Amino acid sequence: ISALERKEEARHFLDQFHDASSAGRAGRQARWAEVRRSLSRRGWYEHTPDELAFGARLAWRNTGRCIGRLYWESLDVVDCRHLTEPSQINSRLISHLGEAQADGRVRSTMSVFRPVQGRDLPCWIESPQLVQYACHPGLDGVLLGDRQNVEATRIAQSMGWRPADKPGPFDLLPLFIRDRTDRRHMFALPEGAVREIDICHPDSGGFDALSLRWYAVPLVTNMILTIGGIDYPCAPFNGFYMGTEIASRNFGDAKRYDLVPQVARALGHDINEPGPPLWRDIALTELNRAVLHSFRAAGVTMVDHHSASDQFMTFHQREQAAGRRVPGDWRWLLPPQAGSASEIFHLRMRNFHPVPNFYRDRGGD
Ligand code: HEM
Ligand code: NRG
Repeated sequence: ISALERKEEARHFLDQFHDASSAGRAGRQARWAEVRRSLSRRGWYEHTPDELAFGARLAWRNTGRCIGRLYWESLDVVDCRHLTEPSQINSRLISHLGEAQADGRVRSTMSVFRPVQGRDLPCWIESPQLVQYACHPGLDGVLLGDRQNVEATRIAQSMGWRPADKPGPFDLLPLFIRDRTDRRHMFALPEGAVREIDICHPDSGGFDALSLRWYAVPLVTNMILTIGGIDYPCAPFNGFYMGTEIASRNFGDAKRYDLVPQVARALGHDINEPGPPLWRDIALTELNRAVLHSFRAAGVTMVDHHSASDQFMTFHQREQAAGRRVPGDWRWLLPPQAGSASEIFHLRMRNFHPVPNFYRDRGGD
């Protein structure tokens, strides 16, 4: 963005910050004078810890694709701007994950590292999430794992990574961090750092024989946070899972684990039977039952898609009552399960991009 746009975003953000706080007019004017001076001298300015926390919460509130926004005010923001080296970022991420998954009651948290300062680009995380499963051929040559990560697995292998044991479908990939010269650093997750949950079905032993598992907490690492004209390319965050993300998409998608036919067979359906293939719907529903059941049994926070839709509707009403329009991306907000049974299906919405917000720099939308 241009210097002028940056200045306007800064001004707009400081207005929002001061409107939301009890500080008087004098503080607002002094702060704006300071920020304006820093912008014209250096092209950037430094957020106070309170501005940073407020900006991160607004970015979440403004995310058109997130169904979990009801809790935007409760985001914990950890100021990590003093940590600048890949190894420091990696250690902090391991602690972040540990804190987020600690007792199973998952807290939404963001760790914010150095922003872009003029021409000085900070480190950034190349991996889309801290925890990801590899995809590689097993001993019999058949591909095992999350097909989304074929490329990342190849890169890891070319840098010397090997699974601890023989290749399996749930091998944890290492993390990739790029330094200021864009050099790639690789960090394996320490033994025991990741909490994982065995996915079992409440009443089908055949399902359990599939030996599925998933990690407890999604920690998103590749989105750029933008606040008041300042970009934070390294601002990893976590919330908790909605069941469908794992059950319908990660397990169900043909380009991921592609488990729908296997699950249907494990549940005793004849998938070659003539007639409409509704075994697909049944298998997807049963996958969702198993994932929700297993997280609940493990005491790890997870929301089902019906409750999440209701919570989103509450958020929507509250925002409108506060006089704000709610940006919404229908294709992302609508859960992949139960379509028109969710109120979101029937909701009129517009997808616009207020700032603060998150965006992705490379590849795609
Ligand atoms: C997207 C749920 C917390 C920011 C999503 C998606 C879901 C979701 C289901 C769509 C993901 C997909 O289809 O792959 C939730 C739930 C949360 C939560 C249940 C529980 C608290 C958060 C937090 C933040 C956040 C704490 C940031 C502070 C986002 C963003 C996206 C997103 C930026 C879009 C991701 C993309 O474009 O790939 N969320 N979320 N969410 N969420 Fe949330
Ligand atoms: N669908 C992805 C995770 C994307 C973000 N989802 C959240 N975010 N729930 C997956 O791993 O399945 N969050 O911050 O809680």
